[in-house]
Amino acid sequence: MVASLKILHYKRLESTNTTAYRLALQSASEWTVVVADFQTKGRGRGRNKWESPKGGLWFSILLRPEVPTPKLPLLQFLAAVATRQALENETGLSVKLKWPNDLVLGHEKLGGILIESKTLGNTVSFAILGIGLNINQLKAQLPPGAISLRLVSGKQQDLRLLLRAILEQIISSYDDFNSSKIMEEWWRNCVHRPSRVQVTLPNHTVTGISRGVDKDGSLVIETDDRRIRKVNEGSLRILDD
Ligand code: BT5
Repeated sequence: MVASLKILHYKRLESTNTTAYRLALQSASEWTVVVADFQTKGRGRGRNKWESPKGGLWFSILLRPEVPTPKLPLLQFLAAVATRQALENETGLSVKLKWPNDLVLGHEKLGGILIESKTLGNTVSFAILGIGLNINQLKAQLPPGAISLRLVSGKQQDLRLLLRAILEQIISSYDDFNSSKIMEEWWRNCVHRPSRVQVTLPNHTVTGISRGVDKDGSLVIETDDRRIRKVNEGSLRILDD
């Protein structure tokens, strides 16, 4: 597939996802990419805020994937695998993945992925793939538990080069949307493979050993009573190394 990228660069936006969503409703073409130097209302999952000062890479890609709605969660894993690979190729650093949507360096959060979509029954009208990565921020500009590429590499990184490399990797992985290869690759690079974890869901927690990711993106956990549980949402904490 030959994707024609259209990169729209803004100095400041509330959220690149919001702008990309609006453009999608106005029939913007697939592979329109919205980038901002900083965001004033960056979002994470649910009500989570996303700190997005200048120095990070904050962007959203408009996609119109031809997959049935239940397959859409795979996009997040595809994007995580591709972004991880591009960052490792460009910097030589060992970037890992944490369920469900984190990129980590060591055990600290380097970035996250937020997908928002418009669907009609089984059909995906569009998906906004939002990616946020801490690149050149110094410690004082990062929330607790976060890390930037610069802090680990000691070097200022070229944001445009990194963005290009990530977009190219996502484009070349995009044809694999349906493939179980994505989940295998994701799990191979998972930081809790396998580890003792605790997943907090809206009304309860599940504790056990993370054993893998299912093809629908659920995390497979072996609980202390040796039962296999699958969770498809929640926040994960690693309990040991
Ligand atoms: C995410 O949410 O990890 C998805 C973040 C997606 C951000 C991108 S930037 C471009 C696009 N436009 C947007 O508005 N969003 C997307 P979640 O798993 O819910 O994690 C959010 C939590 O991470 C927060 O509650 C904080 O604890 C923490 N956090 C906030 N800002 C952070 C940062 N810059 N680096 C690391 N952790 C952060």
